[in-house]
Amino acid sequence: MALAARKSTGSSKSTASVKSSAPRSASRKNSLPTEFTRDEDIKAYHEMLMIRRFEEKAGQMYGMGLIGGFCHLYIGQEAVVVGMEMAQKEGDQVITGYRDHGHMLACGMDAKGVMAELTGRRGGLSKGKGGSMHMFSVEKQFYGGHGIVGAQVSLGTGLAFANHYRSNGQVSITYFGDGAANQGQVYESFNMAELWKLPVVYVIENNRYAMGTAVSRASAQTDFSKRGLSFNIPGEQVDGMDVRAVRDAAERAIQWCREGKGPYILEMQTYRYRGHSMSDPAKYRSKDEVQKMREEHDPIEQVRARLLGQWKLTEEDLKKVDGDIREIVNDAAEFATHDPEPDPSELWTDILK
Ligand SMILES: Cc1ncc(C[n+]2csc(CCOP(=O)(O)OP(=O)(O)O)c2C)c(N)n1
Ligand SMILES: [Mg+2]
Repeated sequence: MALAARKSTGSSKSTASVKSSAPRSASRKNSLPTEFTRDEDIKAYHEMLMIRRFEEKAGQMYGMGLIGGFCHLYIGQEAVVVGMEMAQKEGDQVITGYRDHGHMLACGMDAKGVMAELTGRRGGLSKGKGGSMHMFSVEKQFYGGHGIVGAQVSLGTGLAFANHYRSNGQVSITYFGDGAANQGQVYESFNMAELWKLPVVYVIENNRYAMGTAVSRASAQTDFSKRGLSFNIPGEQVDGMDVRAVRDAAERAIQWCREGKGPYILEMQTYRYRGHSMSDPAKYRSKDEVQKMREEHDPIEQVRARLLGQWKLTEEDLKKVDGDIREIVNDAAEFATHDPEPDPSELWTDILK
C-alpha cells in the first residue's frame, strides 16, 4: 500500500533531524497511528495470535522434555515482527538473533518445520540438526537464527551490501536486542552502512532486559533511536506494542532505504512476558510489572478490541480464528512429536570439511 495514501503517520518519536532531508519528528509526535482497514486488522490478529499460540505450545513441549537445549520465547513482542512484515516486499531479507520463532512464522515459514526443528526431528527446517536458534530459509529470505549476541548485525549489513551491489531494490531487515545494541560490531556496521548508503533497517527490539539486566543498568544511552546519531543514521522510537505504529514506522524506514538514502534505525519499545529463556524464572522484575504490560498494552488484545468494537466481529468469529490457529499449531506439535530423529549418518553431512 502506498505511503502517500495514508491519512496520518505513526505515533513515534524521531531523532531523524540529524539530516535535513530525513523525516522529521515534530509532525508525528503524539499523533495517532494510521488506522488499519478491517482486513488489515484481521490479518494482524491472525498472524500475532499464530505466533503466540505457537510459542505457548513450544513452552509446553519444552516442559514435557520434548525440546532440548535453548528456547527463547517471543510472547509479548508479536506486534514488532508482524507490523514490520506488513510493510515489507517479497525479496526483502530478515535476519535476527535467537528469539526467532516469531520472525520465521511471520516470514511464512512452515509451522511444522519450525516445531520439528525445536524437537530435533528429521522434518525440521535444519533437518533436526540446528534447533531453536539455527534455522534458515533462502526461499523465504530468512537468514537465521543466531546465538552469538549481535553477530547478525554485521551479517544483515552484508545482506544490504549485496542488495546495493546488485541494485536489486531489496532491503535487509536486521533485528537485534537492547543488549546487543551495546556490542562493538554494531557500530562498525553502522559506519559502513551509512558510508555506503546500504539499504538496511536496523530494528532494535528494546524489551527492557538483556537476560536479567535492565536497560538502565547496562546502557549509558537508553534512547536507542539515537544510537546512530554519530553516523548520521536517522532513528525513531516506536510503540512496539501497537502493530499499526510499527507498520507506519516500518514503511517510512523501508521507503528511506529503497530510495537509496542509506540505513535507518527503529527502536521498538516492547516487552517480553516470559523469562529470557525457558530456564529463567525472571526474578529480576516484579509480577506486577508483567501483569501491567499484559493488561494495558497487550498487542493482540488491542487488535481484538478493534475487531469486536470497530469492525463488529462477534466472539464466535474470534473463537473460530482461535480454533483454526490451534489446529495448525496442534498439527505442528503432533508432527514434531512423531517425526523420527535424524539418521546418525546425518552427523557427517552439511558440515565444512
Ligand atoms: C557474544 C555473546 N555474549 C554473550 C552471550 C550470552 N547472552 C545470550 S542472550 C544475552 C542477552 C541479550 O539481550 P538482548 O540483546 O536485549 O536480547 P533479548 O534476549 O532481550 O531478546 C546474552 C548476554 C552471547 N550469546 N553472545
Ligand atoms: Mg532485550
